[in-house]
Amino acid sequence: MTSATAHRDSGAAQRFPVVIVGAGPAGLTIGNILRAASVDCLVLEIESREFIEQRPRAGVLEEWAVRGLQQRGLAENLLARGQVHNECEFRFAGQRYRFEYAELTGHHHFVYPQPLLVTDLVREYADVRGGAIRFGVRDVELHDLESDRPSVSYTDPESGQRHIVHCDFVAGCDGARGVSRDALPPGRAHVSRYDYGIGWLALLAEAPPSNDCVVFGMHPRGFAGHMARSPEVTRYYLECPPGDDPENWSHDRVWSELQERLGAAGAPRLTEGRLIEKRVLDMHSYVVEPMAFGRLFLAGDAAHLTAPIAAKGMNLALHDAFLLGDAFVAQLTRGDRTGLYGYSRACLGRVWDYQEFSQWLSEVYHGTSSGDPHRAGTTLARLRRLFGSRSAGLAFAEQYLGKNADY
Ligand code: RFL
Repeated sequence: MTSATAHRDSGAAQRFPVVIVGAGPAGLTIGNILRAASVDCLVLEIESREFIEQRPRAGVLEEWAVRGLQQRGLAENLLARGQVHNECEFRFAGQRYRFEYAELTGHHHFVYPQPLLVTDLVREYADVRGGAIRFGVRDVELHDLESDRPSVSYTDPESGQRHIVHCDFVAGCDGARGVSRDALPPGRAHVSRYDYGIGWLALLAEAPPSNDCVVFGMHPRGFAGHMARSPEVTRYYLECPPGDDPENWSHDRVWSELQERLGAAGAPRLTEGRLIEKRVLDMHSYVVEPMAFGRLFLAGDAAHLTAPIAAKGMNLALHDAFLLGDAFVAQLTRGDRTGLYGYSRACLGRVWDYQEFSQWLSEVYHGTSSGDPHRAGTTLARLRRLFGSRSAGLAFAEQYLGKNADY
């Protein structure tokens, strides 16, 4: 964080009640909530609109998150085009086990690719609700966050001019690699980290889904996952060493590993297709506590990263965004500070719960391939318990759906 005075050199100074750094699901949702209440805000995004509308990532949305979007008028396309998922399938020891979580709980998941959600959110924010947004900005810096006159500066990509925006609040929604988190002075926030020591090769295949639900394959050669994204595209994951080079994974090697690790009695062969994304993710997580400092409030991956093991990251980003958007509106329209005071605490209950569930699930996914017969044995015991005990199944389903408690 630097002082604003040094940057007030070129470009007209502007003022918005809220500056939102980052146009991902978190930032765009907050922007939409603010605009619905006629609160002005500015979104600053380093990438182009075309880029963020195509960036492939998440797909699994929890029901409460979809209802939250719906209540805010942001789920029309999602509800019309998203798929409803009621079950998932575990494959281990050569067998298939269906897990019918909707039947157990009455709740389900939605599958709607993140780029489609971002496209909907940016269209609603910029084109319908008239929100201000600058794409392609560079060198975003946050200033004077502990004062009552914070500001954000950035370089305009076309003119090369430096601009300064004065505001009341900054929402740091710039994801895992943004600048907002670094604006927290050391000693004022604690970042705790967890490294799973595992890599996943994340793949998108131009191939229709090969099963009617998500499949988790626990195999001595490593975990494999299958997740529908659309009728034409399927996401797959393959456990691999952390830091592995995607180039080590040829088309043939990918498909033969997927066929083997997801193979089970009675399961049809996977439909193969061109691989349109192939990247290695090192599984790690972090949590920033508290998620606020002075006039800066972090939301989404900027505040907490959840390895995609349990498909929770975008859901958490939306949870933060609902709370922060509503809290900004309460403060700026009614002078009610309660939401902002309690924001970090209100988010972190769910964040830690999801972190714990991801660790638990990671052991289920990776124990069989750990090379440790003791871990492999306890993994199988966990899996059998899921199918042998209704209460164990219910507990799992509630966490898988993000429904297990009042956070
Ligand atoms: P995002 O989506 O990263 O958006 C941040 C935005 O900020 C911009 N930015 C900046 N802007 C201005 N100045 C800067 N200095 C900036 N630096 C960065 C970026 O360009 C970007 O547009 O964060 P947000 O909004 O917090 O949303 C988080 C989610 O995107 C993330 O948690 C999920 O994608 C995680 N995730 C999944 N989550 C789910 O809930 N369900 C899933 O099924 C799921 N699958 C996944 C996933 C993440 C994956 N990867 C790539 C890690 C699958 C994968 C493969």
